[in-house]
Amino acid sequence: MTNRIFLLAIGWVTWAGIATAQPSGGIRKPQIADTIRANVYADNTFQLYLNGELVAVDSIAFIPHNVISVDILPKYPLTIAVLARDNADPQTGMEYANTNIGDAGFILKFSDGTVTNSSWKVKCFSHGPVGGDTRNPRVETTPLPDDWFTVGFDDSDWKNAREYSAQEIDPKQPYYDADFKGAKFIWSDDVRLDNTVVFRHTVARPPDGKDRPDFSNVNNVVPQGPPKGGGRRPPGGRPR
Ligand SMILES: [Ca+2]
Ligand SMILES: [Ca+2]
Repeated sequence: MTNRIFLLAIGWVTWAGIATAQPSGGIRKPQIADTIRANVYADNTFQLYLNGELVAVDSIAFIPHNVISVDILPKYPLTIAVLARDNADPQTGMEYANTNIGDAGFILKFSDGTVTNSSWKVKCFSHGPVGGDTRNPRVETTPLPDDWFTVGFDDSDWKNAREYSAQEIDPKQPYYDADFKGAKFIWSDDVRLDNTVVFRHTVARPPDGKDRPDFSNVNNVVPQGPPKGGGRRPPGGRPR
């Protein structure tokens, strides 16, 4: 009897080991319903990275001001990194043939409840014209670190972003046509002279509390469900 229980136990442990070693069956294929919607508005342009991967670029670098709206497949913790630029000549910090100091602004909302606000980190990498001097315009620029968009980048000594009202930023109509409820416009402390900034923010868990599967490994396993083409192999042929 003792031996039988022992053998049963060995058998179960072996089966469990094989079962967990199988790469298949552990994950289903993600559906479009698993994605969330990202709405982003930048004065004037942006690049959005999630967990170190570029997922969206503003399709209009200058004007008209537009909203970029894309589906994203989130994995939490979700590290967001944004390169945001005001329209500014890199030599003068001004626009419209160096006749004007333009102002900036950035706002983002994901449908999981992620929003921009002063909890986001910010750092300025190009500032000008220094002192607002348009007669002898000078720009102070710091090179972007190679890894500014990565998950592991250390932003602990960066300042918190400053929130701005919609009145201060004066967004154009596309902002009002999209869902930014609960999100705040952000920038660094100087919305006129800080022309290139990076924002970083990590979302530890979905703000809406909804459990979402982690699909980041989906290309390394055989997903659940029937194989493509019903798994039938034509005689002498390759699987379709
Ligand atoms: Ca500016
Ligand atoms: Ca601008």
